[in-house]
Amino acid sequence: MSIFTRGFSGRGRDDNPALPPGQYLTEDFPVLSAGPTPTVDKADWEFTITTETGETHRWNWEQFMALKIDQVDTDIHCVTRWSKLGTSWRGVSLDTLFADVETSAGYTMAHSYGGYTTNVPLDDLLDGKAWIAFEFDGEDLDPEHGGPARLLVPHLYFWKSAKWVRGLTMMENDDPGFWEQNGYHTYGDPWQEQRYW
Ligand SMILES: Nc1nc2c(c(=O)[nH]1)N[C@H]1C(S)=C(S)[C@@H](COP(=O)(O)O)O[C@H]1N2
Ligand SMILES: [Mo]
Repeated sequence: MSIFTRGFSGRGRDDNPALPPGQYLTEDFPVLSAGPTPTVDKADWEFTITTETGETHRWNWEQFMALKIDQVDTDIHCVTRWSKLGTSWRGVSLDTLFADVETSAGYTMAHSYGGYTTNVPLDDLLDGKAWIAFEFDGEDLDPEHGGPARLLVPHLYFWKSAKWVRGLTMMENDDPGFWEQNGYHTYGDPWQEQRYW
């Protein structure tokens, strides 16, 4: 006599192919900030890209809004294990921002108003993989979620998506940012579970 237990192959509630290993689904939008929310007025906002030679490319809000704007529908994955599927954003692609930037450095440090930093390889920002996002779900991005604008790099854990981003600095070496110096993985691929080192 044999007993077949179908339960072993049953798909659990969070056994969703869109969920990276060890993640669960959330419907709300948790706020995770290492410090207070900085107040950044659009009138004072600027975004810069500084190359390894010290050349700086600059956009104020008006110049930034005149660039090509993308609609981005994507899943996001936080290292604290929540994932949110099908989020909807509007933002400017890093391809657009890097169009006139000459660099031979392979890495970037994202800097935020308030002092947060995170390191991202340049290849992970280009070819339609990253944006400076200023709208979420059809509304201006809430200050607590990084408004007026945040980096959005959805294929990496969400700590790489620097809120209140103010610029990128090109680096020859993959120097660690804030969380990366404090135990988080230098790259952070959710599909490889690159959470901590
Ligand atoms: N400037 C800044 N950006 C940040 C953080 C932060 O503390 N400061 N936290 C990171 C982490 S750990 C996560 S999970 C996401 C959280 O974004 P949310 O608060 O919009 O959910 O922002 C990332 N970007
Ligand atoms: Mo996070």
